[in-house]
Amino acid sequence: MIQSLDELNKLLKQNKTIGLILHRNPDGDAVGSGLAMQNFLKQTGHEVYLISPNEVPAYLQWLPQVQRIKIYEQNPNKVKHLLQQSELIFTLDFNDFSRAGNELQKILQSMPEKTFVMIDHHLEPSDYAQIMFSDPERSSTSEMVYDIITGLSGQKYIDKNTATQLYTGIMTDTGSFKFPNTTPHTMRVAADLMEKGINHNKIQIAIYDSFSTDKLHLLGEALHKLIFLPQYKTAYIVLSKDDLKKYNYKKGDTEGFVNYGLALADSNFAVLFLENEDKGVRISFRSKGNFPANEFAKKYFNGGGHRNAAGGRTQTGLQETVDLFLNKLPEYKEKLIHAND
Ligand SMILES: [Mn+2]
Repeated sequence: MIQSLDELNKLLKQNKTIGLILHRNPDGDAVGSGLAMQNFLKQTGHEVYLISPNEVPAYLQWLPQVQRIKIYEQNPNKVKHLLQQSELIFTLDFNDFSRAGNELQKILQSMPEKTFVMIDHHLEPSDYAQIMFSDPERSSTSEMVYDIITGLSGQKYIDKNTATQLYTGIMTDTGSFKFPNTTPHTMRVAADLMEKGINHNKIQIAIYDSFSTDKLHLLGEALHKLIFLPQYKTAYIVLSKDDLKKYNYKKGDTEGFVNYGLALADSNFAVLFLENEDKGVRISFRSKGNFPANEFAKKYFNGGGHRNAAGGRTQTGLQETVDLFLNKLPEYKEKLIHAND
């Protein structure tokens, strides 16, 4: 980290044109860390473009300066041009070009002459970045961005907006400071951010207490459909595209649903299956204790992530996907039952 910080410091000595990219379907940590990094780099004299592959979900639209984000899907040629102009490209909250989506992946792969900076906390980083801040032990990319900004003597540039953005990223990736990834350092960073005058209760309300009636009704349906398999200590929810349509589903509406499966006293593993408009299926995995949700996601569902929070996808249809999942549970039975011992 120190070495990378020195190298980054050197690179930022002269003013540069910089592109910052978030992963597809950006979450609070991606958007928060991206906006904060943009703020910091802009204040220190750089020209900075913040790019999201697709739109920012509704539950994050209240974030200060969110309108600065350029959406690739809305204007692919312009974004491609901005990337071509950029001398430095930061990838935030992801560590493999594929997470930026098919088209952006190709664009990024076509620019080997650029200097890439990775800031990320997922496992198994790809090796595209000349400067790597990669640490799966960290709660969030936002926590890492805080340390990078302060490590570059940028504490004075962390204003109330930047603090709000970073706090949002840390809060969402730690489930409001309750997931196992929360460390004493996470709390110290959060405390520093609170001292910048943020309204932490308002952030909590904006993220978690701002459901639409459609979303609450969809949650009701999801909870009603939850199936618990006590022999595997596993709970899962399947939502078809008809279910989603019935409640006027908008992107982000199912955010957090998967966690309810872990609220069951005896469950160690919770899974949410969401059928896409095309026949693909998106899957979220959450686990307690040492059950490796990321390993399970990677082995059978083209995904990955963290030990206790991972994602995956299939292109084989909803029923086939759920069947595959049910067929693979026996293989993990021992780990599932003893995950939280
Ligand atoms: Mn993250």
